[in-house]
Amino acid sequence: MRLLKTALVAGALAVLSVTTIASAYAQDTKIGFIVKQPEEPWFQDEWKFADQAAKEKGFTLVKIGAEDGEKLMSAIDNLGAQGAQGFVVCTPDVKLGPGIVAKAAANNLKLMTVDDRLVGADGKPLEDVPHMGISATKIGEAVGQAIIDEIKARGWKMDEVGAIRVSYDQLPTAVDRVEGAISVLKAAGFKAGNIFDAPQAKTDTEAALNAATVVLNAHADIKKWVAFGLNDEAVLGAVRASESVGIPADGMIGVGIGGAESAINEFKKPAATGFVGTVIISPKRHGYETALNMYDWIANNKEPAKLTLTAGALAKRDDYQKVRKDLGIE
Ligand code: FCA
Repeated sequence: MRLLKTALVAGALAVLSVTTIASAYAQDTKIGFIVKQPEEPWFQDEWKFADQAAKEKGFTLVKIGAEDGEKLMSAIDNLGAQGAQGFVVCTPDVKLGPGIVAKAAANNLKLMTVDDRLVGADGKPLEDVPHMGISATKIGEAVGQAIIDEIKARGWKMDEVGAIRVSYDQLPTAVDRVEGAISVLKAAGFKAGNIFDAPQAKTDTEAALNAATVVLNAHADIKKWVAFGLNDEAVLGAVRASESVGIPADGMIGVGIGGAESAINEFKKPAATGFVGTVIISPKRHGYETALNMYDWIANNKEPAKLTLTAGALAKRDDYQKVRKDLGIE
């Protein structure tokens, strides 16, 4: 009995010291979260949820915006110099893949990507780097379906409608998203010849507005339009362009992807605009979960899944609050 008691006490002490060590370790854990476009609400939300994970687990989160390759490379060196153990990144350019992997290794940092997956010199994804992205094709299809449903609800003749494909083809997830939408449009009888490419120089609203304006001016005979792109900003650019050439809100059907503040502000406007909906994706999963995955990798040696693809849910002016709540992002 005495022996048993001693063993129990020793066991309890062991547990205690492991816990103490673990929390001391958490305090020393430093994780970087680098994003390509810090001003975009989606990335602000990702950071917000990553912060939540940091608070819960007691690690330090270092948030860095890196709009180009040079900034990204020095951010990684910087994290190394600060004694960080790993980072999560949404890169400004996926082709930097091998360079990012090498930089991370040189700084002894664990690496995980979010949103935009790194590619190698052959254009194929770097499958060894753990990644969390959206189910791009499926979400694009949901956008296409929402557009078709709205075309029908408005009683438009498919043949008289033009489509603006706001594109950013150097990014594979962007291609998958718009091609998903196009496949549904075509299957519903949308004329392939009426789909026009509007290549944007950057993935923000201004670049999309410029690109979409060119398309609208080149096809001034078309009065009814739909628009899609890789995110809400792309579609908002197309919607703003349509307004600027005098197309009324009921002549435009734009459906975005994201559901962060850019879309919400649009839904809050007193009068409906041509931005009719968005497929809401989860910054909570992409921010909180990736940060937590990185923490578990560092602190508990638990490597993240190589590939996680998250889902989306369509929302419109009248139900976006509920959809956000259901996704746990209110
Ligand atoms: C890409 C886009 C972002 C967001 C994210 C999930 O990084 O640029 O706007 O849609 O994927």
